[in-house]
Amino acid sequence: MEMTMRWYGSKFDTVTLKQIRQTAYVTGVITMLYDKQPGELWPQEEIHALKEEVEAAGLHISGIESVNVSDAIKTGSADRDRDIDNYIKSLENLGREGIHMVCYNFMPVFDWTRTELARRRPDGSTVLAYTQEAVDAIDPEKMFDSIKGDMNGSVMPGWEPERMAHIKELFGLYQDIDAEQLFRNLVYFLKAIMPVCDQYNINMAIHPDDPAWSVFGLPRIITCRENIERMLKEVDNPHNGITLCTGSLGTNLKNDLPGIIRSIPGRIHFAHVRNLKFNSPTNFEEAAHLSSDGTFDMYEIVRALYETGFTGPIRPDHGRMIWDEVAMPGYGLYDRALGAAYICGLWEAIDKAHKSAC
Ligand SMILES: [Mn+2]
Repeated sequence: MEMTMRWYGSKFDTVTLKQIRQTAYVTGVITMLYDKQPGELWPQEEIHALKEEVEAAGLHISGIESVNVSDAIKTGSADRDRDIDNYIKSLENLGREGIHMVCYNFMPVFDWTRTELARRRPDGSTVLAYTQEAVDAIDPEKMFDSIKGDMNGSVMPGWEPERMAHIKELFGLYQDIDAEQLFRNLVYFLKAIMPVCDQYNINMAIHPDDPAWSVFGLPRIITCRENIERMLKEVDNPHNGITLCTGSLGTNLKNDLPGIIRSIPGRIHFAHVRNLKFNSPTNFEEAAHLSSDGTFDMYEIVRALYETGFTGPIRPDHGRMIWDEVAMPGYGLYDRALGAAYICGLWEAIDKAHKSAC
């Protein structure tokens, strides 16, 4: 594995490349062209400039999160082939710049849903949180308004104001799309992009739906082991893989995270590792990465990745907001750096235990 940190680019991120470099545990960044709309072509010059900036700081680009998939592709509308052509060209341009891992998601309308961006924990840190009761009580068109005050001036991925301004229209697009149709549209997209992935050795890593169930009546398909296995089988190419996001798949306590990891060796191309603390099955908050602060056994998660030969980038996922940092919720420096150190510690211990055993 390679320890990485997500970085939104010098125009958008409060965290600098210098800070990431000095985290020491981290050698690569996961980044993107943050101002590109879904469906828009990523020009090679812009990718190249981003790469030079990252490399000048002593780091490298370990992968992209995300090249976003347009609503036309997700809904299978008349424009999807045009957008898929652009997606293929963007992948070609990334491949030419030596970038071989691309994370994306196939969630309708909202990339992820949390009902609070700054829930206060007993130690005064703040975290993202979710309660089903709050989702059930809110008009989905008001969802963005209800949380935008807590974004600390940032534009959160998947919650771009330009898209949210058309929220009603977006819901309309998905009116007749059920889970099966959404799945077919994903398969259509994957089949179309696999040749360029083969040519440039690009690993596609779909991000699980977050939370791992339907919200606001919208279909969700990457939610559990069975659905993931179906998706991998339907397009049975090693470049078609997943992002193992513990904080997303783990929202459903029925999902056995180490079991999912062990069931799909070689098809996990990227890992997001974080912990959640459940107050009830429908009320959870993001916790410190430490196992004892939340519900997941982080040792077993990291051990499953290790023992299945995981070699891709791994990143601490959302962190708590601590030490009075002001940053995009979930994406401050301090707690993510603690998370990176903790995961590297687990990895080193597991590695040494394995080596001394044989
Ligand atoms: Mn994630």
